[in-house]
Amino acid sequence: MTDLTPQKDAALAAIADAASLEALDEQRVAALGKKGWVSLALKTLGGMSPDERQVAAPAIQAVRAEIADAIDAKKAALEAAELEAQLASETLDLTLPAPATPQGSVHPVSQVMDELAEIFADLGFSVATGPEIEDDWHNFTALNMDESHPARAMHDTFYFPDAAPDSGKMLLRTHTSPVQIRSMKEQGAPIRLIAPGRVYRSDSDATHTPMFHQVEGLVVDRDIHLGHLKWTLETFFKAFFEREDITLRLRPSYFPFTEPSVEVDVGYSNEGNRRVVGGHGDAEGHDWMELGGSGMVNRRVLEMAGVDPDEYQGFAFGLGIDRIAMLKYGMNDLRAFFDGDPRWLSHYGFAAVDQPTLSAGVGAAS
Ligand code: FA5
Repeated sequence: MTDLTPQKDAALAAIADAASLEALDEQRVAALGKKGWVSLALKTLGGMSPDERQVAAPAIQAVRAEIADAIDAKKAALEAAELEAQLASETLDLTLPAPATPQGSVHPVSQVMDELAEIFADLGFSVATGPEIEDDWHNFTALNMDESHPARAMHDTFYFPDAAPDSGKMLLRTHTSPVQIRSMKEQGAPIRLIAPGRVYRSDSDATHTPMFHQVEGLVVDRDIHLGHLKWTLETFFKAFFEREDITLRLRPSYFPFTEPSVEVDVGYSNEGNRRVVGGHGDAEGHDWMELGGSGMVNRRVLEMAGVDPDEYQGFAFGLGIDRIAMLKYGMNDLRAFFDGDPRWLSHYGFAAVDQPTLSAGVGAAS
C-alpha cells in the first residue's frame, strides 16, 4: 500500500493557504472529488487482499476525514472573514445627521387662499369653485354685460378661436364673478360663499400679470345692505392682516353687475421699499391701495341667476389675491409670483405644516 502522508500534507498546506472559497473548492475537488486522489486511493481497496484491506481502509478513511474536516474549518473561516469585510464596508453611522433632502414649499398664493378660507369659514361662508374655461354667458351676459356692453372691452379677454356654434363663445374667465351665477343657479338663496381661483387677462406689467388670482364673495339673503358688506370686508381684513388699525375706503365706482358699486381701498404707509398696511390713507406718509371691487348685486343679475330680487338682496366683492399677498408678505413685483424661481419660493414660501388656523394665527411665519 502507498503511503498517502506526503499527499495529505501537501493538501492540508494548500487548504490552509486557500485565499478564497473558489480556491478552497479547487482543493476539495482535487482530493475528494470523483477523480481526486483520495477517491482513487479508495478504489484501490477492491484489488487488495482482505488482510491488506483491513489495514489500508481505515488509514485511507482517516486521511479522507482529516482533509474533509480541514476543508470545513477553512470554509467556515473564509465565510466569517467575508461577512466581516461586508459588514465593515456597509457600516452606517446612525449618529450622523440626516442628509439634506430637497424640500418643496407652499406658494404664498396657496397659503393666502388657505388663510382666506379659514377666516371666511369662521364667518359662515362656504368655498365654491367654477371652471376656468368659461362661456361668454356666465362671464359676461349673466353679469349684465350683453354683447355690446363697453365694460367687456376693459377685461382684455382671451377668447378660444373656434367654439361649437351653439355653446356660445368660450373664453378664459376674466374674473371669479361667473361663480356667483353658477352658485345661485345651483343653490338658490340664501347663499354665503367665497370663490377663490385663477383668472386671465391679456395685461402685463409689475402689478398686472396675464394670469392672476381673485377671491369672489357673495352673500344673498333678506334685508342685506351695504353696511353688511363694509362690516364683512373690515372684519376680514383685520383678521387677515392681524391688526386692528385697518382703515378701508369705499370709493363710488361702476360695475355692471353691482348697483351701487364701490371700489375697496386700504390705507398703508411706506417703510423702506415695503408697503405696510394700517392707518388712514390720507394721513401724513400714508396712501390708499385698491384691493378690489364690490357692491350690491344688481337686480338684473339676481333675476338672470333665478333669484327673486323683490325677496332677496345681496352684496358681492372681488379681491385680487396676489395683491393682498404682496401687501401682507412684502413682495414688490407680482411677476416673481409666477417665475417658479426656487430661491424666491424658499424665501417667500411656507412649510407644509404651516396650516393657517384662527387659534394659532392665520399669518404663519414664513
Ligand atoms: C373685477 O374683476 C370684478 N369682478 C370685481 C367685483 C366682484 C366687483 C364682485 C363687484 C362685485 P376688477 O377688474 O377691478 O374687478 O378686478 C378686481 C381686482 O383684481 C383688482 O382690484 C385687483 O386687485 C385685481 N386685479 C385686476 N387685474 C389684475 C391683474 N392683471 N393682475 C393682478 N391683479 C389684478
